[in-house]
Amino acid sequence: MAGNRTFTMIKPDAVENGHIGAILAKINEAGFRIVAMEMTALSRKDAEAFYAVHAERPFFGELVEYMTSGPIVAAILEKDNAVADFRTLIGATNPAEAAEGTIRKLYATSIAANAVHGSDSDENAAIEGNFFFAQRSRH
Ligand code: RTP
Ligand code: MG
Repeated sequence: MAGNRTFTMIKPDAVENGHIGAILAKINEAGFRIVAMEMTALSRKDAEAFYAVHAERPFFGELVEYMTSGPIVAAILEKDNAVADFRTLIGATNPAEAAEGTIRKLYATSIAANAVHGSDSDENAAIEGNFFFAQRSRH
């Protein structure tokens, strides 16, 4: 199948608020193929490792608390131009600034609890996908 890959998580607020199905539908309608997917939960160690790049940021503690507050859905998505197109689909980090129709505009509750994650580069997409699906996503 043609295309390249990005990695996403449906974050605890969106899972808690019952938006898994609607978000997956938006992802499919936008032309992404789901390559791997798992509903799971992050341990504190997982969240600190996943967001290590933000360790010095003032919101790091809040981010780790939030990302460990409930189940998440992790997935690898495939499409041409996957990383950039998925960032467009999810919208700005702060849902108040996200464009109409984006996943964060529709489903996020705050800048911290912003419904979904999307990788910010091809390199990070591969690192993040392997973090969750090291064995199973390799066909
Ligand atoms: P993500 O990595 O989750 O796709 O989000 P992003 O690129 O749009 O934003 P990033 O700068 O990478 O920040 C990662 C996550 O940290 C939380 N955050 N909280 N309280 C705050 O000011 C603040 N700023 C960022 C958000 O959950 C953001 O998605
Ligand atoms: Mg980011």
